[in-house]
Amino acid sequence: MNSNLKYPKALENSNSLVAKYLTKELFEELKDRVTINGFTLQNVINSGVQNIDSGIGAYAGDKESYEVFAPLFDKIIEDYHGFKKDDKHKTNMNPNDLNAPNLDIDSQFIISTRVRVARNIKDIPLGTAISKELRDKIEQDISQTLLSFDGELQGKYYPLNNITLDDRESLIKDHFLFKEGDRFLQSAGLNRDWPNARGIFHNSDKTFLLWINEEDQLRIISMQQGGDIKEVFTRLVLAIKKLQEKIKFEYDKHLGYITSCPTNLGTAIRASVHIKLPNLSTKMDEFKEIADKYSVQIRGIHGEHSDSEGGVYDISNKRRLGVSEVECVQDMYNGVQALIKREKELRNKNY
Ligand code: ADP
Ligand code: CIR
Repeated sequence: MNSNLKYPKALENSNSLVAKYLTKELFEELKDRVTINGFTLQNVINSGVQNIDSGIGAYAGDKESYEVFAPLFDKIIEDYHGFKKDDKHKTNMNPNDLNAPNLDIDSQFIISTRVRVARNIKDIPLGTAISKELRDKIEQDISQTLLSFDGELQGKYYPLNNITLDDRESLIKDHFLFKEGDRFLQSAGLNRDWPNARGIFHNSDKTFLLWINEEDQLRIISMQQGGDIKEVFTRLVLAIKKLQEKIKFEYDKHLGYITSCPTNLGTAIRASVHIKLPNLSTKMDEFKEIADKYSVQIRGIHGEHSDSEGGVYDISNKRRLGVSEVECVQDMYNGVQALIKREKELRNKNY
């Protein structure tokens, strides 16, 4: 086995959750463990070791990783989601339980709204550990299933290796497609055989989209211009239900939907707005304080690990596990409401 494996020195210079919780003692305890699909501790932490600026730094290879490496994952999960070992996960996908009247009818602040969930297929290794054959099969099966979608969800599948470079770039720039060559995903094994078996399905308005075989096997996305969060969530729920009629997703009573990154466990939902906050963004300490208070995360406008442009930010729910889908979207809504209120106060002061 790996008994000669040494504690990675790189972690001593990192502030990731892996660096925080993988003590030398825990490393010794876990270093020879391996899952049924051959996923090792080295595989779990490689992204955090190679990218010392990681926030988390760990990925799972399969559902079993969360059991085999539980002494590490449980701590990361508790830190990120505030979810303890004996807590119960819950679900509620009823859009009528959302209390979310449009916060910005005259479009002064919110540019666009997006809600996505991650899903992986039951009893198949996650993208980090999957074989080329199984990855290809997922692409075939899912794109076939999507052919039967009608009405607002009707669309076309575009395999990545069949889209011109120019089209790929403009889809990425316009926030519809995943970016390429992410180094965090690269060292987690998620970019193997790129771009084969990766692709995007979307309807003609690009309000319903589905990514195949990126960080998770499926990313189901609903998005549109403006701030009608309930409309976006309603469309997403419709799409999830349609897919669930045909596909079984990997799910655990305790951890909810199983995803390759522990931050996405549970509902696997990220509800976000792109929002202009030019005044608040000159006061980053206060901005972050409000975000923490309301459990929302601040990202740049080209996704995770990107920067803001022109005072526009991506604000999304942080917690996804131990809270229902409706509560996650409500977290984002409440946070955005507080940010808009403060932005208005600062704007009035500056006039
Ligand atoms: P994910 O949301 O799937 O975890 P990213 O943070 O990388 O991953 O975001 C994926 C893409 O979605 C990026 O191009 C990002 O700009 C875009 N995006 C996220 N939220 C919104 C939004 N509210 N409006 C428009 N685009 C968005
Ligand atoms: C990190 O640790 O910073 C990256 N591995 C990303 C972590 C969370 N984001 C994600 O899963 N998209």
